[in-house]
Amino acid sequence: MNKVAVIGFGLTGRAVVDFLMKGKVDISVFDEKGSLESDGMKILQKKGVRFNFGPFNFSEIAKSKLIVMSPGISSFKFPEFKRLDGSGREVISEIELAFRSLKGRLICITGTNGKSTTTAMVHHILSAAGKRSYLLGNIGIPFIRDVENIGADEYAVVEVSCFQLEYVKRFKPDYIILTNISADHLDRYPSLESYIETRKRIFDNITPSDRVILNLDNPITKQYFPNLPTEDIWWFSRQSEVQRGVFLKDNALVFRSGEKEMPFLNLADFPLYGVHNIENAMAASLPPLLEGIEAGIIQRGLKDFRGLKHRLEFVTHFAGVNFINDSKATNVDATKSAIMSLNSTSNKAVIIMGGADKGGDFSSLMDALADRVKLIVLMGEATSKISDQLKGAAPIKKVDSMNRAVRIAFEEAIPEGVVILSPGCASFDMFDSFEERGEIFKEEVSRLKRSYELKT
Ligand code: UMA
Repeated sequence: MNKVAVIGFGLTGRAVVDFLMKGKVDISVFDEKGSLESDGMKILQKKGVRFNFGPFNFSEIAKSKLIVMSPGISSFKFPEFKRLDGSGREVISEIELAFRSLKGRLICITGTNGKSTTTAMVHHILSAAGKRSYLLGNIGIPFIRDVENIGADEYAVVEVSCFQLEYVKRFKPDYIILTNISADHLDRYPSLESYIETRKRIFDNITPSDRVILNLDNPITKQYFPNLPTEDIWWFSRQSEVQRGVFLKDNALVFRSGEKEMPFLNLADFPLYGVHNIENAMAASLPPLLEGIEAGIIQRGLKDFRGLKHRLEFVTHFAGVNFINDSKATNVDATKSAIMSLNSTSNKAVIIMGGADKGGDFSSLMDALADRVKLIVLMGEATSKISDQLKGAAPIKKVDSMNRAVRIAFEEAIPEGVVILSPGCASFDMFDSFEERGEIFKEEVSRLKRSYELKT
């Protein structure tokens, strides 16, 4: 029996094991932190899966012919895995394993920010058009989980993170949307260049028949154009008219291809906040447009798209204050987009920031904050770095819990304003995930609302 090692036993590792169990393979799982706790794991063990917990045992891992990596395991922290690749042994990521079994069309969305929303929009539009589409990947559902259900004329719409690209080999999407690139994950990558190089790996295997969709307004993505092995490149831009792609004209999204020019969405009908969501909509409409889906269906799909949890999610309104949960903003650029979506010059917003630093440069937020925010509430590990870098942008208060953060922000925001959680940092110093951080923010807001209503 072929021996396979599954590295990491979170969402990805579990889905990989389920997939492999369908074949005749001998599976060993390796995870630094796990323990044999759940009934599900004990059942797998009874079925022959071997669990190895604690520091990675590379001589044991080396006994496998195939090694499947979870995205959380960094190739920079553990260069041993790259060294195991070769001489009849393969080290690949879960998305590579899934790709090798895919029969359907593959639409991948990658980039620093906006990729979850864009992925969900593409899926939503395809579904509105009556196509069978699967929403998968970094958005929270491992690609491997559903790959075998996807028929030849169906679509896998997959959000791809840079972590998932560290161990790709033959991975080759039919469509690639690169939303944008800015500094992120500098706690994992030794430099911005190595982060960009990793993202670029999504283009490794493309051929002239593959379609690439790029952001003309983003200086880093713009520079990819001359180097790609396909001429089937489409652009989207808020700032200038493009020859092939989607742009903004007279407050409408316009598709242009050669002589053909077609407005397909009036922005007055678009329900989401923020200019970055306009970019997401432009990018997301291109694969459906190029697949020949009618403009009217794309328009309807974008009109009734309701956005994702934790991304500029409207929570509630009371005492004259709007509460917005943007916990998914785990890097500086995402927080900048959130700040830019606030009304400028009214300075009625209070922003809650901070968490685990990912090497971001917070000083790039100075001007945006100074125009829009009246108080910055900071919590988490990066507090002193952020307060040093944002000195003078707006008054700063430091707190040690989400409860305090929400209360102080509210006191400052009444009688009319906005409280927004947009951390610009990872969540792992105080929470398990950005989702948990967002949920706790929302719980604190509801608690505050109840006590406010009891008093009034
Ligand atoms: N582990 C180790 N050693 C390590 C790191 C992790 O043993 O050095 C073990 C952990 O003990 C744990 C398991 O690996 O048991 C976790 O694996 P994982 O970190 O790969 O996480 P998964 O649960 O498999 O979730 C992953 C993605 N997580 C990461 O990339 C960190 C999820 O993206 C994704 O939704 C999921 O696969 C399904 O595809 C999350 C994320 O934070 C949301 N992504 C980053 C982002 O969006 O910025 C890239």
